[in-house]
Amino acid sequence: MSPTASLRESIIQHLRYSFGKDPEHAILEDWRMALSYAVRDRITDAWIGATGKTYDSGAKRVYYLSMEFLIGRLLEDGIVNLELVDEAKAVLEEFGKDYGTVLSDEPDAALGNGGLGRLAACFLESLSTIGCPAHGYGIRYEHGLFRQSFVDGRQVEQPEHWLEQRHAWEFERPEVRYRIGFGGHVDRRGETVRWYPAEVVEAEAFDTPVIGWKGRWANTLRLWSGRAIHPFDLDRFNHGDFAGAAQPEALARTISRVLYPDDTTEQGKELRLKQEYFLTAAALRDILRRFNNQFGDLRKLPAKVAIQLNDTHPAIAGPELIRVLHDERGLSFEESMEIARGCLSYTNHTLLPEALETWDETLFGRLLPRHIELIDQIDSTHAKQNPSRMNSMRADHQVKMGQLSFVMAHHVNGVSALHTELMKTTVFEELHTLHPDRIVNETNGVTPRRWLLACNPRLAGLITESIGEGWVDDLEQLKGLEPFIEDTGWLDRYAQVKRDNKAELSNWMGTTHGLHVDPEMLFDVQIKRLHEYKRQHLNILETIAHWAEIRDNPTADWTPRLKLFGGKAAPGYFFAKDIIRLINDAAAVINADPVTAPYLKIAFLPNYNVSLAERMIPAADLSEQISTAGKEASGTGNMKFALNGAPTVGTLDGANVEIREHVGAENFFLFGMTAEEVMERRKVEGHAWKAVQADPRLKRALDLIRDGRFSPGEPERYHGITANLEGADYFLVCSDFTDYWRAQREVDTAFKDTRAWAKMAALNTARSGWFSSDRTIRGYMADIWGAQSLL
Ligand code: F58
Repeated sequence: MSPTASLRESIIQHLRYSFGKDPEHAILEDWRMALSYAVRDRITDAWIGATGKTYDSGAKRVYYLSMEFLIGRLLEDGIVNLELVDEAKAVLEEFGKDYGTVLSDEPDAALGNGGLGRLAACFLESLSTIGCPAHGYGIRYEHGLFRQSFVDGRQVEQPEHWLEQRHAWEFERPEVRYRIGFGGHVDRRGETVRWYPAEVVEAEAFDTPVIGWKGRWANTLRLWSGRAIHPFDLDRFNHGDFAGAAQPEALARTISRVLYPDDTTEQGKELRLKQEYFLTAAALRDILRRFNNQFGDLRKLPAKVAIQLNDTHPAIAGPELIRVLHDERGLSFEESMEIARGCLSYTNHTLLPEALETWDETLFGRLLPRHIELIDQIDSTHAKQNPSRMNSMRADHQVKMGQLSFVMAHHVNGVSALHTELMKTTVFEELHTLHPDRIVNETNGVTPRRWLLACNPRLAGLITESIGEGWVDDLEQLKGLEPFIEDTGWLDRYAQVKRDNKAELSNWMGTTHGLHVDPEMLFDVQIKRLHEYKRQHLNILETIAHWAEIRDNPTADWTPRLKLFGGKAAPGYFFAKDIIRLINDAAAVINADPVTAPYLKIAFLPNYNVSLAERMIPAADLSEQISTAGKEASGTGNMKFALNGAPTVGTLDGANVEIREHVGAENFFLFGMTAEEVMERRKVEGHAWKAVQADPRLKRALDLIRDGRFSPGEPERYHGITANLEGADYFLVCSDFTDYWRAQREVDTAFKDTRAWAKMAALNTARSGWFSSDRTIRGYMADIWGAQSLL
């Protein structure tokens, strides 16, 4: 049977026997589910094969513990990795269904906030592509990241219900359940220590297979869901307390109810700590059960198990593993600590002080009374081994999860070269002096299957036609495009791909949001979480200054630009929400100005998520990566843009530094202070005010905002922003403005030379091969995990 015929048969079978429909009566969701099941069957075969091979080989396994997996939609990923795109299109077409419409029916699983969660999802896909035996462990949040809409320009949050629609990818594992305790007391009998929790919930496993390129391998994403041990209290029911009877279930479920929507600030909430322990304890129990079945001897644990902590959120893994080995399995404390450290490694994703996780010791001790004792014992053991050290994990009545993670990990990694160096000289300076070999760098990457092959089929097609398909799992092969770039015929085709992608996005914005834009404009895109350090306000200030300048001289030869924004602000981050509102208010005024209309438009697309990123990135001309140097650990959006042929306007921050090195300084619009200059500039008294006085354009933009040009009738609306910028301006928006303006005018000039621009864009694609998450994962395997591919 041909692949198309076989796929058709599977789809029809599933329509009939899984959903009880025939093609005539199937609704869109039935088609989406039947296609998903047909694809899932093929994935499952690879999955069971890979599981068997892993078991038989006795190989070391990798466990990626993360509070977030921002996986997005999975159907297209499965189809693309199994190379079934043409077949799926053909079958759907036969039945009069549109492929894109069917794919878009899938809910977007937003089990993450931003970069950290998306990185975890890219890593899972690369682990499968490489054939490294691995599990991701996370939480099956009932509600992922909130949905964002705008009302009068303001962000409004609504709950997200991805599980309300039918979801094709998970397998419930009712046989895999663990009891997870909280609170209670610690009992000592001689040498024996036992923790008796007061509250117990059950963690139940739900498995999603993660398929790699060409379906050669599949690993498991195992997400834990909270449930009550005794879901229903019959006694209370019989006494007429109907609501109370269901309470145990409701309480237990709370633990996996919702993803915390803060992308940078740690709030120290009790439920968050419970979630962290819930994930970690369930994962460790599962890992040890699997290890016991296969190997038994706990001393071999580090040889067979590598556990990666995605930031400090699962840092309780150190004390929990010691607790199990020491209290429950009877190994000595010292040996337990050594074994635990032999298994654990930790990735740091931020240097922002407000994001470094700490817990109040009273709360911590109440919820995890045995763990706080063990943390003190870890701390004093570490102190004895390193008498000169000062950096305790217990100070100011806090438990410092960064220090704990560092001490309990055999390797600690940063996520870009600059970030890793800054880790050594800032947050972990003392610990780094004690353990100079522990910190390593693993620059982030992105999976080229989703972020080029699937999201940009036109460009992927041109690349494959030019250099073959080897690039898909060996991205450095993109270098082979360089000779083609010299050929103007080829370059014109490259430019045509971008034009077609822009036209497609324009049409979509028109039909979905009523936004009509000319695809000939320069599409200038900033999409990421809203944060002062990411400086969306620098972008809108420059836009406003530009608008004023066009109005001064409307007949000059301006380069038409569309400023596109997307991103969510944490619900409690009021400054960030004000920035969103300012952008929307400025858009309303500027878009309505007939004088500047041909040259400048602004659009803030609501509810930015993985699927929207997949639409926007292939259509971008320019990538905005403008964070204050030293603040963005890496960035991964920056890599996706470069790969898809959008040159960067950016600072020397995070992985921008490495992107510029790879694509060439002449293909990158650099501006702004370096991380060192930033630290010096902060010491200059009145730095912001001085910058404003020195640049009349900046002054005019601030005046327009302050005088209510974009908030008619309410001039004070943005006084919080203007006062901050002219005052403390911690993120140095004003001090970087003038150079940003200069870089943007260079962009304007460069964009006019269509061929030269296309060349720059194509060189960005050709030289981005290093930013594949396959390369990153190979780095972790070699430098940190000691894991092998089984392919
Ligand atoms: C991000 N961190 C970094 N944290 O900001 C970004 O530079 C980096 O590229 C990315 O990690 C991957 O390494 C990030 O996304 C969070 O969202 C956390 C969520 C939970 C609370 C603390 C922040």
